[in-house]
Amino acid sequence: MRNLSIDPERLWDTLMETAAIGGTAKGGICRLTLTELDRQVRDWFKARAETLGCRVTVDDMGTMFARRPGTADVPPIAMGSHLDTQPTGGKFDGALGVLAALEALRTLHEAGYETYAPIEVVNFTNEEGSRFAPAMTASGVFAGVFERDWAHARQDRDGVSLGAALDAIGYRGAERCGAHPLSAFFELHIEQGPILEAESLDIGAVTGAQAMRWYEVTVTGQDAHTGATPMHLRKNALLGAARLIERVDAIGRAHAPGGVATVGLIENKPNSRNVVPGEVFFCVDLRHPDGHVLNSMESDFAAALPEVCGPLGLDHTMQKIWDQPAVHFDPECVASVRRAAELSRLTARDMVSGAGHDACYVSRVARTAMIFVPCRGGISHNEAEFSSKEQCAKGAQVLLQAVLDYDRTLAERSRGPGRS
Ligand code: HGY
Ligand code: MN
Ligand code: MN
Repeated sequence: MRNLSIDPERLWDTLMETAAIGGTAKGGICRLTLTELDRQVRDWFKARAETLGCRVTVDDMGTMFARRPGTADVPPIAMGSHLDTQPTGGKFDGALGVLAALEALRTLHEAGYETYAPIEVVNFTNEEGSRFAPAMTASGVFAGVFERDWAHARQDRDGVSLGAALDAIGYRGAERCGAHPLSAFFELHIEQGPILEAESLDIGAVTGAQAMRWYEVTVTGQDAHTGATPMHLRKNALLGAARLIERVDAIGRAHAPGGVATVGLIENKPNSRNVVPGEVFFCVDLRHPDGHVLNSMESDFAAALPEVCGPLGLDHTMQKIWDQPAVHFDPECVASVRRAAELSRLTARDMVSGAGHDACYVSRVARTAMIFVPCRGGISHNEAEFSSKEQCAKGAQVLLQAVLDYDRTLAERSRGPGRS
C-alpha cells in the first residue's frame, strides 16, 4: 500500500476555517443542529466535496454523503462524524471526524489513487442531542433504532420540530434515511477524556462504547409568594429538584469509576425572584459500561423520586427518552485501525468510549470502528477544547490508512481465497 500522507496544514486550515462558522469569543463553536449556522457549514462541506469530484447526496434526516467512486460496484467504505456542536462546544468534537475524512479523500483524489470500494464522507445530523433530544438522532434513524416520523416530530425547547428545522435550512433530502448500505464505517474523534494524554499515546483503537440513558423529569409543586408564604406551607419544586440532583450525583459516585451520572439541563418555572417555584423540568444522564449496573443506577434514581418529593408535597413524572446499550465495534475494522497506527509508527492502545458517537448506531448496520486522538486535559463540550495540529494530523493519517487497509481486505476477499 503506497504510503499516502494527508496534509496536516490543509487539515488544520479547514478546521480553523469552519470553526469560524458559529465561532465564539472564547474560541469555541456554537453551531446547533439545523440552524442557519449549520446550513452554512453544510453548504461549505458540500461545495468542498464537489470540487473533489464527489457526488453529494442528502437523506430525509439531513445526513450528507459525499461519495468518491471505486473500481468495484460495492457499498462504500464510509468515514465521518458530525458538524453540529454543543452551545459551548469546541473546535474539534465532530468537526475533526468530518474534516479529517474530507482531507483523507482529498489525498486519494490528488494522488489519483483508485480504491476497490467507493469511499464516502458522512456528516450526520444532530449527533449532539442538545437542541433536539435524544443524541445521535439521525444515525439512530439510519440504523433503524428510531422511526423517521418520530425523529421528525422531536421538538426543541421552543416547540420547533426537527422536521420543520430541516425544511427551514433546506436539508430535508430525498433519500430515505437508512436505505444506504455501507461496507464499513470509520469515525475519527477526539477522546473527550484524559486517558491518551495521561499515557502519552497518539491513538486510541476504540473497541466499543458504554451504555447510556437519558430521562426527562418534571417536579411539580405550587407557585407561591416568597414573602407571604410560611416555610412549612410551601411546595417548592426547585428545592425538590435540588435534592434530586444531589441524589443523581451520589448515584454516579456510588457506581464509580465506571458509572457517571449528571443533570445538565434544567428549567425552573416561573423563574421569578419572588415566586416559590411551582415546576421544574430537568434531564438526567446516566452511563456505565455494564447495562446491568446501569439498571440498578436507574432503579436507585426512580426510588429517590418519591423519597425526596413526598415529604415536600411535590408530584413528579419521569420518562426515559433514550436508551443506548453498550456497543462493541467490529473486530476486523478495529484491526485495521491498529495496523494503520503501526504503519504510521504511532503509539496506540485499545479503549472504550465514554461518550456516545454516531458510530455507536452505525455499528448496528455496518462494520464499524473508531479512532481517538488525545485532547488537552481530556476537556470537551467546552470552548477550551483543544487538540494540536500534530494530534489531528496523526488521527487523520490513521483514518486514511485504516480505510485503505480495509479496502484492501475487501478487494482480497472479492478475489477469493488464495488468489491475490
Ligand atoms: O452525549 C454524548 O455522549 C455525545 O456527545 N452526543
Ligand atoms: Mn461528538
Ligand atoms: Mn459531543
